[in-house]
Amino acid sequence: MNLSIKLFNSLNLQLKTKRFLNIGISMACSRYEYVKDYERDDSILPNVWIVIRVDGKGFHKFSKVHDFEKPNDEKALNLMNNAAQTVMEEFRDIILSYGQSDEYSFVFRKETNVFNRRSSKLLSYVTSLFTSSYVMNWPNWMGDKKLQYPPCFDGRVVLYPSDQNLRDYLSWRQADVHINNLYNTAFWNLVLKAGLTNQQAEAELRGTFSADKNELLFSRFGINYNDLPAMFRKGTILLRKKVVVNKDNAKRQLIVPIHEDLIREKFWKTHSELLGKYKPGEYDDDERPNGDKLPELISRQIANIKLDDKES
Ligand SMILES: Nc1nc2c(ncn2[C@@H]2O[C@H](COP(=O)(O)OP(=O)(O)OP(=O)(O)O)[C@@H](O)[C@H]2O)c(=O)[nH]1
Ligand SMILES: [Mg+2]
Repeated sequence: MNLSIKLFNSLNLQLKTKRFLNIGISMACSRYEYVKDYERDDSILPNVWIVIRVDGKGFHKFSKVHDFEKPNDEKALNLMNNAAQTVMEEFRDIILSYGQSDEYSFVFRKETNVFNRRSSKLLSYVTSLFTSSYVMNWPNWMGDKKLQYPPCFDGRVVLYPSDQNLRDYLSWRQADVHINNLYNTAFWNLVLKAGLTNQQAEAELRGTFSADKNELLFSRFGINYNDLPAMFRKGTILLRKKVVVNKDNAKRQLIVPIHEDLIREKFWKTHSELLGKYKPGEYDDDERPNGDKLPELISRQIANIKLDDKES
């Protein structure tokens, strides 16, 4: 083939390809583009509290397979708190999170405009970030215990129009911890310490009131329920607070865990920034659940700051 024929063929091929691509592109813009309209606008109404709750799927089995301590595994609960901390660090408009057992609720401030308040975007980001952080931080809390299979969390968005609705929602979740934890503490003491079978323990607790379970724990096992760790009895509230991070009294805004009664008026008075004009409050040493010891969730954040400062 001489050079001019070769050149002609190559040009011809390029032209044909270009025409084919042009047809493809114009079809993408005209004939197919209509499918975009099937995506509906799911933006959330303005001026309502947005709550996203994630909950572990099948954690009854997950906790068994991973041999969680019964009824409460402190490390596993701290891992949940760590995953929630990651979500709060990413989404600055979350003013409060509340966690217990295998669930976490995230409260976005009413005025948030994050992702134009698009419901599915918010829900999927929060749920997937929570899950990936749970997996990534597993070794930091669970030590040598291997993760046997990928955990998974469902998520939902719930909207609350009034402050009272929001408070009632959080009170509902905290009342749930109280009911479940008192039952589970009595149940597992009967099984693990008194040697009852699961069925016998269940039968013994059937129809009992809170006072009966408190009495049973005290008289049979010498346990004063109110002396158990507050994290187990009240769940964990995560707030943004300014915390002293070094000897020079320098402060940084961190995510701090507290285990107070959300149900009481006192909580909302003490943390008045939550329902008022929002700005992070100060971390009060009285809020330390373990006396002098800084909660591990905070000391780890401070250690990371020090590491960052050293590297920069
Ligand atoms: N031993 C132990 N189990 C825990 C702990 N935290 C959560 N769980 C388990 O996780 C379960 C969480 O309750 P649910 O969310 O109602 O149960 P689930 O099996 O996750 O069911 P779905 O959420 O409907 O998928 C509890 O019933 C416990 O079995 C813990 O600290 N220790
Ligand atoms: Mg669950």
